[in-house]
Amino acid sequence: MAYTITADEIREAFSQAMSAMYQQEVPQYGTLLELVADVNLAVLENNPKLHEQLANADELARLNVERHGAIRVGTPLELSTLRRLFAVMGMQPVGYYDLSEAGVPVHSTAFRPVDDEALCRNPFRVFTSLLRPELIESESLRQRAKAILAKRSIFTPRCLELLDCFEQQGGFTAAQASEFVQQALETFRWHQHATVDYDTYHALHSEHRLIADVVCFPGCHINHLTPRTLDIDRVQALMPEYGIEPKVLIEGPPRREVPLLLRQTSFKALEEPVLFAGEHRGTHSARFGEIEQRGVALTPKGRALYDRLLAEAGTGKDNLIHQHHLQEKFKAFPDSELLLRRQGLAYFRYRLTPTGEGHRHAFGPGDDPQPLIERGWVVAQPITYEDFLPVSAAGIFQSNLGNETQQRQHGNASREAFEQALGCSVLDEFALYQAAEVRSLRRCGLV
Ligand code: OOG
Ligand code: NI
Repeated sequence: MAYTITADEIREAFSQAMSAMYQQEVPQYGTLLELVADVNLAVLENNPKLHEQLANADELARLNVERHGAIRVGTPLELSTLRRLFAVMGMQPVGYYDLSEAGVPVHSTAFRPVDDEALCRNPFRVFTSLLRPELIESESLRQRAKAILAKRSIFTPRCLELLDCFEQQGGFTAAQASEFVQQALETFRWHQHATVDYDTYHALHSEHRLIADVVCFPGCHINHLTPRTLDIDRVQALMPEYGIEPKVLIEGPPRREVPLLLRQTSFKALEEPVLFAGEHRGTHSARFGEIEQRGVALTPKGRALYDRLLAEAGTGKDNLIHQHHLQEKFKAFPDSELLLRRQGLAYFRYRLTPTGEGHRHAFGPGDDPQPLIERGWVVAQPITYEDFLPVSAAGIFQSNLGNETQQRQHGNASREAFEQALGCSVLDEFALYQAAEVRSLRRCGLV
């Protein structure tokens, strides 16, 4: 038997299947895709230099397929099984995000591909949050939530069989891969039937809307899928024309010459009909839409500056005023590729130009790439940020939880507990970007 199907192929098929399913479940997502595609096309037409840059950095092809999704799970077993499921698709847990600081009783990681080629092919990511039942204040409610969660299995029996089979065989045949994609999709489907009666739902909901969302349904429904835009301000401005009401503030850094990290905005959760046990009809809102614009990955030094300026800027009630205020604050953050590189604020991928190839003998390991860049022998391209931002994520969570800022004690931030539940450590995103930069320098003969 030949296990010839690659993780990249499975991830690609899965992300397409997920997108098709979500388009059926949440029609506004389809509208959003059209809006983002239109804006991206216009940006590329009006900006041939950006078009060329993206094409050279192999970013253009992935732009139209690039999505991230988000899910929330209730138990360590669910989380560790997701780790196995995403591993089949070449997705590893990267980063740890403690959302309890923002009053959301979860902590999270992002499953995503990590190597250059896989990212280039399809960087599908899933922001995955684990409920922290210890943050449920009422002891009896906490026990109730745990008991409900202990009874469910969010994976189909066949999905679990296929996971075992994959791990034993070390791969899938084409038929197994396509069956796996269909089976895995079931975990992320929306279910109209809640697993609990209305009173239980209501009690959990009163503790925190998110707790009800995690505990009361048979699966971990995908709660949004996010396309990547090249101009988030434009999409935000156009959303109302397309019948979509965006959240007030765009999260993340301000608009820049060299886009930094990640900017995000979302639109409100849907009220969806739910059938509770005992046939009681009600509604639940969990699913929403989101868009993002990605920029360069920052080094720890750059990230520290970003975090400081963002904290100093605070938040606002009006997007235009807030963006203007951010612009002012971020004047302290260099805004050219040269300065970002020279000051060690951001990561870059280096490539030899054909002329550079012809002069390989003229430079060697340890040489400064800058003069070679000036001579046209080397080009440096910003490395795209592939991860998430905890402050932004908190803003997105909150806007979709009805803006109720539930500040609460956050107990001990517990990366260790998260990793134990996950069954492995999360990868360090800075180390991954650093390694990508070093690999590119090595290919140029500069390391
Ligand atoms: C995840 C919210 C965070 C992002 O892109 O930062 C997020 C959730 O609501 O489950 O989606
Ligand atoms: Ni998101």
